[in-house]
Amino acid sequence: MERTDWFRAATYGLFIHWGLYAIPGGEWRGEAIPCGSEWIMKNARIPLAEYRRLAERFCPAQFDARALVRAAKRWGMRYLCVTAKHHDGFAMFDTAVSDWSVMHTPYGRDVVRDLANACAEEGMPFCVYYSQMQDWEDPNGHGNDWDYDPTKKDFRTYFYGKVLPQVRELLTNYGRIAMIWFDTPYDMPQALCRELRETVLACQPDCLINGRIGYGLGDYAQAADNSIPTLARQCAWETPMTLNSSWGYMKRDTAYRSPEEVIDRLVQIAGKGGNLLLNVGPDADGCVPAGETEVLERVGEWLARFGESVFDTAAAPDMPYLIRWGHLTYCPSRRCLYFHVREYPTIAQRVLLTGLRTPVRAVTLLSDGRALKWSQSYEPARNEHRFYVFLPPECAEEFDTVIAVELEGEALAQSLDEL
Ligand code: JFZ
Repeated sequence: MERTDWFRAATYGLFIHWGLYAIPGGEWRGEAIPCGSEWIMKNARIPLAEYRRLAERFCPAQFDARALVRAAKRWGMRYLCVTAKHHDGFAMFDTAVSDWSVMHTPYGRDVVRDLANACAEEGMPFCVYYSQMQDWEDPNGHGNDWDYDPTKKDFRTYFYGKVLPQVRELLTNYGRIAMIWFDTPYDMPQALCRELRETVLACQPDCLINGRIGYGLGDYAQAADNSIPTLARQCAWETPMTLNSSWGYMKRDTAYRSPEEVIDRLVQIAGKGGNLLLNVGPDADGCVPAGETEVLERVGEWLARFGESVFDTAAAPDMPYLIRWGHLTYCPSRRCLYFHVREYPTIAQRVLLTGLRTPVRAVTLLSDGRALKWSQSYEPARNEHRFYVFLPPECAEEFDTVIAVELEGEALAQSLDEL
């Protein structure tokens, strides 16, 4: 048993960026502020006294933690991570350390508690995001150089006075925290990052820590936002991804990724052995924008049919040649390679995989289990393994036609060096 076992098996999670920044939704004094809406305070250099007044307006009457967790399950997600404190320093939970929290708003409810309880009831691993270095409200936190003089800051005062106590609160008052997601460690001293890790583990030894704690101290690797590594990785890793251009709710940005694109990314990430943490940004009323839920519902419907090819998979072997028609995922325990055919071969009516060494046992269409014709050959003079699957035109699916290729043994690919 590894600490990361549940995480690796989970593959797909819901990220929730929610805080006061949902109120302006990316606009300040009638002006569109570029980049993520959760950065509005810094990007528009809003004086703290002015930003603070957003707390007087935080009253998300539509927020329903239970409904959101149930939706996440329907969408096929297997863990959930909410911004307990983002860079603006505002706690979405009840904290004794500071008045800068959701408890001091007209809403006055502990959002983290409601989500933690809903997750416990629904059997969903619950995780919290915590901005450990940046805090634009705290006089000693990193990042606010328009209200505070950076040369007068003492990071340790903030770290010991706010970060460690709040992390302890999160890890003691909300039941099991499956993972804590730190972010933007910048040049935080390594000794403090270690102390942060020790503090987390002293409270909950099973709590995972993401890669952005810094200095390789996390339990799993963090890919750059919205990115997919070139090659498969054997370690546990995760890509955080947005549906539009912003993490927090942004009024003007309704250019969401299509269900097809999300499925494509999820499949590629799963095939490289990673997890996708896909973000939503609820609005000031507490509603996930309809444009986001529509995409997630479609992805959930797809996963209900084809989830076998995504969940409980591990990194597929890196093939010697780029696959032109789509992507591979791989389940080692079932010894099954899944072909995700994105460009359906309407004229050729077959797809080719070059470089697979393992003998094939059977090939079926995942949608209805029907057996498909296939052929496997080896050409000694060219040292070339070829494997074809024949695809009748009527088998094409809307986003991705999934074919289960059952192997006689572990999936092994030829390396480029032997070719
Ligand atoms: C950070 C935050 O600043 C942002 O608001 C959001 O919470 C996001 C999930 O994380 O932004 C980053 C951090 C790292 C990279 C990009 C954006 N990166 O490594 O590419």
